[in-house]
Amino acid sequence: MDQFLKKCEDSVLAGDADTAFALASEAIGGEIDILQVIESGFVSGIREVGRLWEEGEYFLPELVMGAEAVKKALSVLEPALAGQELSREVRGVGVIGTVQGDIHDIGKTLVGTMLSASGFEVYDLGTDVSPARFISEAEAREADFIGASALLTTTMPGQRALIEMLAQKGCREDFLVVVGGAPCSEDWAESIGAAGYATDAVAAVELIGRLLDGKGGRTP
Ligand code: B12
Repeated sequence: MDQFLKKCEDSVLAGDADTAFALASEAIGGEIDILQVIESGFVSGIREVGRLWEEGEYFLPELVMGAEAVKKALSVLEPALAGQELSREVRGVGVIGTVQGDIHDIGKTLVGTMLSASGFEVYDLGTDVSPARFISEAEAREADFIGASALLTTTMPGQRALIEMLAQKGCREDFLVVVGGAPCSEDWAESIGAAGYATDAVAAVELIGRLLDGKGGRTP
């Protein structure tokens, strides 16, 4: 098992999309927990790629190839995860997207998939989403929550801009805004007045479920 997860991680480190795809296909229908293959195999691999990049050992092509390997693996694993139907009731409606100027979408898509599998109706707006678009889509879908992802310190202010625009439009109370992405934190979420922050896709499901049940979180 550990060896299998290590192979998944290595395929990302090697930027080998074909092997990543083959390993992901092997995991489907096997005994292994799909979420564990995603988190402890492929996601762990891309985080390591990011670390090596930061240390100057990897360059942009390796970063891009690593990301492509993860995306190829997720193209097989995410539909299987979504099909697991961890809940049958509709627990709430939300829109999710990556903020303006930011094209990182692996984590955001994973959160959307886990939420869908867990009984939430989720509309994925993609990447580079402006505050105005988040709001107009949330209004059109009569959403309960808005999930905003940011992976760059330079795009994190887009999460604050979203909350400020909601206030300006007088609809701050209509939607719970939850934020996430590697540079975000509980403190950041609190400082911008977000309803909550979660570190990963499983925590995001727990957070949004809890907030919608009215059992916790900050009041806007
Ligand atoms: C893959 C990657 C890329 C890929 C993205 C491919 C894609 N389609 O997404 C590519 C190669 C395109 C890329 C480009 C760039 N990248 Co980049 N990238 C990464 C890397 C290595 C991994 C990100 C990732 O996918 N992680 C795996 C996922 C599963 O984790 P995650 O995103 O954190 O998501 C989880 C949680 O955060 C949470 N979550 C995420 N979103 C949300 C939302 C909500 C609502 C909630 C509740 C939770 C939640 O749940 C997720 C699932 O567990 C990171 C390093 C890192 N450690 O993050 C750098 C990183 C983010 N990139 C970085 C940089 C600098 C760039 C570039 C500017 C590089 C350049 N010079 O061009 C460009 C930016 C382009 C742009 N305008 O957006 C820096 C950012 C530094 C900073 N301080 O801002 C990082 C941190 C690398 C580093 N160590 O320096 N990148």
